[in-house]
Amino acid sequence: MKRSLSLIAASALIWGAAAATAHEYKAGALTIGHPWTRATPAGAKVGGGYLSIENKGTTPDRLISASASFAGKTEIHEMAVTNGVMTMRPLDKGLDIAPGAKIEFKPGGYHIMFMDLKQPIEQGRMPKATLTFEKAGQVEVELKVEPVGARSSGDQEHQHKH
Ligand SMILES: [Cu+2]
Repeated sequence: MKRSLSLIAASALIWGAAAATAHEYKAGALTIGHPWTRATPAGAKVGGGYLSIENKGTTPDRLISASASFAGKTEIHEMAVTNGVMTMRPLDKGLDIAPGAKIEFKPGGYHIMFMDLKQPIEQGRMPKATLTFEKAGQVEVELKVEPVGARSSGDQEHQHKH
């Protein structure tokens, strides 16, 4: 009896971990894959959000804005080279997602910028953010928190090996 109970507990742990690392959301024709962020060091005021957006439909959509209760302000950013220097800039009109396109938000590329953080982003939590699309509407996602400075999320690394 004792043994079967611990087996159940172990499988619950495994299922819980799988759900936390490989999660996705569907909204209309869009699939939002594995949203994640990084833990922030004490005193940090900004954090980045990363995910993939795939449009399986036949018409374009557009990510208009993002928001999160833990940030005073949230913007959609792209990286751009200005005078030989890599900088980031807000996409004021949002980001088009063409039919059939899959856009990856990742460190060094498109990212969601959480600014004026009201509290540090901590591992072990799944902070929530809301994405607003022109057609698919609002989608609330939970972000997996990777360690400070992580370049990718463990789940994505794993997928790339296949
Ligand atoms: Cu930025």
